[in-house]
Amino acid sequence: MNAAISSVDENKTARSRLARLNDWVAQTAALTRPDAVQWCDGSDAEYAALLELMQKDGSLLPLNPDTHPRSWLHRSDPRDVARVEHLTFVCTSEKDAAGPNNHWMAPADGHRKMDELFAGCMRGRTLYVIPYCMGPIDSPLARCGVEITDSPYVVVNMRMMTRMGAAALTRIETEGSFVKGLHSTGELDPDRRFIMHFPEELSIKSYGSGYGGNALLGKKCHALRIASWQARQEGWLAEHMLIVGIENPRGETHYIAAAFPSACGKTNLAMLIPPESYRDAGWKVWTVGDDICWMRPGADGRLYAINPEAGFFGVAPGTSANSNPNALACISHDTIFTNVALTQDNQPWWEGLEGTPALDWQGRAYDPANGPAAHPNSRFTVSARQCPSYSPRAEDPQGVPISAIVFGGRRPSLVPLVFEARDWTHGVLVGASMGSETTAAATGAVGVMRRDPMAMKPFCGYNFADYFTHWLGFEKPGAQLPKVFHVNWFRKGADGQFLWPGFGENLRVLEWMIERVEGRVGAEETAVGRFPAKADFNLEGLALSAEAAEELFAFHPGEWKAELLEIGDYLASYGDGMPPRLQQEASHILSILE
Ligand code: GTP
Ligand code: SPV
Ligand code: MN
Repeated sequence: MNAAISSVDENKTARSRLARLNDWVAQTAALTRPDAVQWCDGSDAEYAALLELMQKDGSLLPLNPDTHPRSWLHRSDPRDVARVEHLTFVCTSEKDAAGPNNHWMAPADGHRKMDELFAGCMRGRTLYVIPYCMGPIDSPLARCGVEITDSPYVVVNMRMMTRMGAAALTRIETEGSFVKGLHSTGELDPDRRFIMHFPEELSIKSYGSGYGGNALLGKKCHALRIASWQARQEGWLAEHMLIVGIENPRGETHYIAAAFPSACGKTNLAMLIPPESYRDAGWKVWTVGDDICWMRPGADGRLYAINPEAGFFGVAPGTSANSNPNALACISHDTIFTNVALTQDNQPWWEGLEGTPALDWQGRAYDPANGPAAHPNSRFTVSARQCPSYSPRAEDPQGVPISAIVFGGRRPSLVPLVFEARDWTHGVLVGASMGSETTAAATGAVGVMRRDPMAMKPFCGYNFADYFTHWLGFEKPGAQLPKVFHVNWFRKGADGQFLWPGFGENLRVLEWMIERVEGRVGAEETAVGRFPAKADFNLEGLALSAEAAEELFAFHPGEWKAELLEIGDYLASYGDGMPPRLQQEASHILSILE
């Protein structure tokens, strides 16, 4: 075959691949009955037109242009302010494939239920077609999707959070495969709201919410629930992890991936600014990602990671010049704020910032009797390119090599500041037995301790038993796996205050990890893992009381025994599919404690 003919063939194939997308758009329009269909190209002109449209209809309010140029406030429906885990389903042909960790519905029932809601729902609205790429557009680790939505707010958020538009469409034409996501804000009625996933079909249907993880389908729905399913089939990992590069004074950079549950510190750790003494010594921190990590073994056996996202959808409250100056710099312009409060001069405001609010997140005159001025799950959406610490390697199509994996949660008692797992199996157990107090990122009670394995309880698109087996399977000949650690920034003293200052000071903990990775320091062996020796951990210049310093590193075998018993019961609740190695590991630790 000569070159001309083969390229004609390729064009034909590309067209027929796009035909699949065209057909799906046409079928969806026939079901939802929009007034217009708009294909999004991701251009500046398109973005400007959408902003103007939303300013006109009141769904975006311009902020003070002197202090926050080209920035906007969106107020969501007050009944629609967080992810809804009780309304999120994984629809697989076998119930067991979704596992006890997911709500399940048979695919046919799921489709029927959703299609009833979608019927005619876009009358009077525009149907937007959003082609997007999760990951650098030229990365072999990246994956594409198309979201159909009737929400212009979703379009402008997806433009910042993903590589959206013409380039993604071109990649879809070449590859032919993409994740299908259908979304409508519907009536925003909590009784007519579902987020459904069909991993076997690589598709998502979301109805009745306009909020973050419920509506920006590239994020939790695609990049975690569907991607975790694909990752298991294809031999990689899709995780709820930040990725950060730590450059030491010798100029060597180690990349660390860390899984903390929602609103437990990923954005803050990813953008950490070193304490002054560390800055002076030459330490630097590079942000690769703040929420999601896709990683797979490279030719050298190490795990290589990309951030599938292109922006940050970060928690606003608590973000301040003290806690996270990098985030504050990111959001000083070209940012969309959701559910924050406003000052008298129309600046965005939340608890943790200086100054006083005039209007609360619902637009009412601020009255402390109504609760916090900003919603506790209020957020900012901003392009990662605006981050002063954005890593030059963040766009590397091959990803960055991971030296350490860190697990952590909100544990007011028992769990020390840091410990290291003995080996990969123990590390998987440490991740699988993670616990944390719930936060405002999802609806429901806040501050309730629950098991949240690998920070994936709300996001793993399949049975946790199979997920743990998949994790264990990465240990094979030739593998150069990262060391695994557990941290706890949220340990509290008898007075209910955090014992550890956190934020920038967390670099001290990362330094110890890197020393361990490089084999420069030893550690103290305990039944539950390796603890730092006092002499190897830098507490210099910290105003820590002697008791706090003692407690943060203390090992309490009796309490750990109770914890291990609980973990054993939790793992057993996943039944027969659970890898015996994990339970053996837990029993082994328990036997040392006894
Ligand atoms: P999602 O975007 O929901 O996945 O959350 P996240 O894990 O990125 O959480 P984020 O970094 O936004 O932190 C959420 C909350 O934890 C904020 O209120 C922070 O102030 C608080 N926080 C973060 N790091 C620390 C820390 O080191 N110590 C303490 N005490 N609080 C922290
Ligand atoms: C989380 O809840 O973990 C988030 C925010 O990162 S959302 O996009 O709403 O899921
Ligand atoms: Mn998250």
